[in-house]
Amino acid sequence: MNVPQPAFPGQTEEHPLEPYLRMDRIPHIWCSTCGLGTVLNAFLTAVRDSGIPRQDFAVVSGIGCTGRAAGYVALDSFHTTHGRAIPFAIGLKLGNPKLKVVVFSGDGDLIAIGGNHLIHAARRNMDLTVICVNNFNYAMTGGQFGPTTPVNAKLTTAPYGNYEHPFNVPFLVDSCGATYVARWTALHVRQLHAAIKEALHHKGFSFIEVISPCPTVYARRNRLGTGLDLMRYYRDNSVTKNNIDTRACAIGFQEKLIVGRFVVREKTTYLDMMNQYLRETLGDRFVPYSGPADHQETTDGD
Ligand SMILES: Cc1ncc(C[n+]2csc(CCOP(=O)(O)OP(=O)(O)O)c2C)c(N)n1
Ligand code: SF4
Repeated sequence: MNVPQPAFPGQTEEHPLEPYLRMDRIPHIWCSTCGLGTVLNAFLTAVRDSGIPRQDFAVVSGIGCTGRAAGYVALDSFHTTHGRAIPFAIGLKLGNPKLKVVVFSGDGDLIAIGGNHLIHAARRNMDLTVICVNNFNYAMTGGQFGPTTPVNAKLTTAPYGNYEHPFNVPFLVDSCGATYVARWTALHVRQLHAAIKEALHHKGFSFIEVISPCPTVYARRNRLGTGLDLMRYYRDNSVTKNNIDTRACAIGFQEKLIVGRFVVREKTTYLDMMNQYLRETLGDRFVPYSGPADHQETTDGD
């Protein structure tokens, strides 16, 4: 394990999540009042409280501000190419079905360039947990609009406002076959923590959309203030609705935000389907694959 270094000169108190962070990579690159730190905090707290051995986790991110998370967590983690977090995660899961594979990435990474992988992972009910941080833009590259940008929102490539219909992300993954779907914001830390814990124990494709402030690009372009102002907007405009028809939770620019646990259902996972099918078809000739022999905790955080 790396010896934790103070994040700031003179800092003496240890952050409770230091054992889950690569402290030699801190301070992080995220802007002041960006929501990403809060979302990562909720994720790591859920990992800690999940009861799942930490050596069983594998965390995969694509490219973007959100994608940097993979480099900060002291778990086995992979910072893959843009849009390819889900296929990488699928490879890990199929190579070692005992792993708890979590994808932590941005809306651009997962829903734009990675959209095809997303819909097929949901369709197959691949046993993964996907945390999609939606800040309504491609932040790392300076704020282009994308498939989650609400109509009327201004961005670098939409100086007069966006006029494309955005995806309703929970409806997208629900209709493709996801078996756990929730949406929270970076303000809803307790609900988010509980949802991530629940998703980690859900068998099948679990998907959590987290609406999160990007003060530097999205809020500045739209004159919405700081991250704190966006948190106030979430506080004043979020409406919790559980078990709803996901067609009803589309997002309009600065309109009400519907949050909650929308979908939980049981369905055979990809690997169980495969094993059942091949057992029935091949009989004794079928040798199921359950992954490599049990691994020991040897990680030093790198
Ligand atoms: C194949 C490829 N195309 C484009 C890029 C440039 N690029 C890097 S990050 C990014 C968008 C990231 O947006 P998002 O996933 O929403 O993450 P955010 O930065 O908003 O957290 C793009 C287009 C790239 N790195 N690779
Ligand atoms: S550009 Fe936006 S998303 Fe990226 S770190 Fe800054 S505030 Fe966060």
